[in-house]
Amino acid sequence: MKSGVIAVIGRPNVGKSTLLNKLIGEKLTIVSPKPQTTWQRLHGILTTEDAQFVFIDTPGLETERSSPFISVLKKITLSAMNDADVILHIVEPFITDKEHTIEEELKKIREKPKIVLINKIDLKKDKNPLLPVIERYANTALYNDIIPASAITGEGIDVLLRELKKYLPNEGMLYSEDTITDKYERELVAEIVREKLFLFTREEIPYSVACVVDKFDETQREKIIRIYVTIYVEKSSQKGILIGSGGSMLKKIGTSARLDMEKLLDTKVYLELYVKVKENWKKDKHFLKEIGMDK
Ligand SMILES: Nc1nc2c(ncn2[C@@H]2O[C@H](COP(=O)(O)OP(=O)(O)OP(=O)(O)O)[C@@H](O)[C@H]2O)c(=O)[nH]1
Ligand SMILES: [Mg+2]
Repeated sequence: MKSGVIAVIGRPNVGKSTLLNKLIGEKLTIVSPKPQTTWQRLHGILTTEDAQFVFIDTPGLETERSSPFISVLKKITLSAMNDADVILHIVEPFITDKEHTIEEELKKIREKPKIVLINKIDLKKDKNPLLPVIERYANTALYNDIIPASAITGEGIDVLLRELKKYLPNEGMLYSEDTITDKYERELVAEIVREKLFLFTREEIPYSVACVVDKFDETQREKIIRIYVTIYVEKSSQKGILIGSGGSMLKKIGTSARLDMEKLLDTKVYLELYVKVKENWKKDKHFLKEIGMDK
């Protein structure tokens, strides 16, 4: 049995989290069409007959903007790259100069195998040939492999696993064979609420919220799990928008989140959401520690 840790990295929105979910076959990590959805590192573990792959989902590496919060996200991604045996760099199937900053970062990590996965090839439909994109990455001489794939259709995933297996350095398993993630259920449900905020709210709102599970009562697990989540916003003006007129927005978020939680937990869920203002929480080191974002 071979095993190893693979850091899934790349610019925001390239499909890192979608790929991780596809690889594991479960919705473990949240996904949205907005950039910078992922704010944490999460391990997704795939155990096959002769290999165990530990994939780490990471926040997108933002190369244009900077802020103290973006630095926190970057630190999380760099720590995952540091802990990994293999780096899997996800890119989109177009030629861009926005990958240079990440490529500079990758040049510094000489000793680790690197694979670039050209994702979203389902978007190409022969209009724009893929060859120049492959050539562009080959010319960097940075990567051991270049793999075109689609995290949505699953095309190329078999090739990815076959190639990755060659680079797994350990003998034996890192997790028991039925483990699929390193996160607790209560951490996963907090993320589900955050995903709904990304899907249903606009502009700066999804970037201003932190979700904390205050109580996860599974004493009657067979029948129902009761979950109480506080959504922290940065300004009081955001609280009203989030609740919506007559509580309509919060209700929409709650219903959609509850349905996903029931799928994940395989039982009925009672969900209560509260909204609280925590001024400038993104700059509050203590609070970031409390919610597990600054270790
Ligand atoms: N057409 C197509 N869309 C994809 C594919 N993979 C991901 N997407 C879409 O791309 C968007 C971003 O996907 P995510 O998985 O959230 O991207 P991410 O890289 O994790 O983004 P951050 O967490 O923000 O860094 C979503 O709308 C996905 O549905 C793919 O293979 N094909
Ligand atoms: Mg993501």
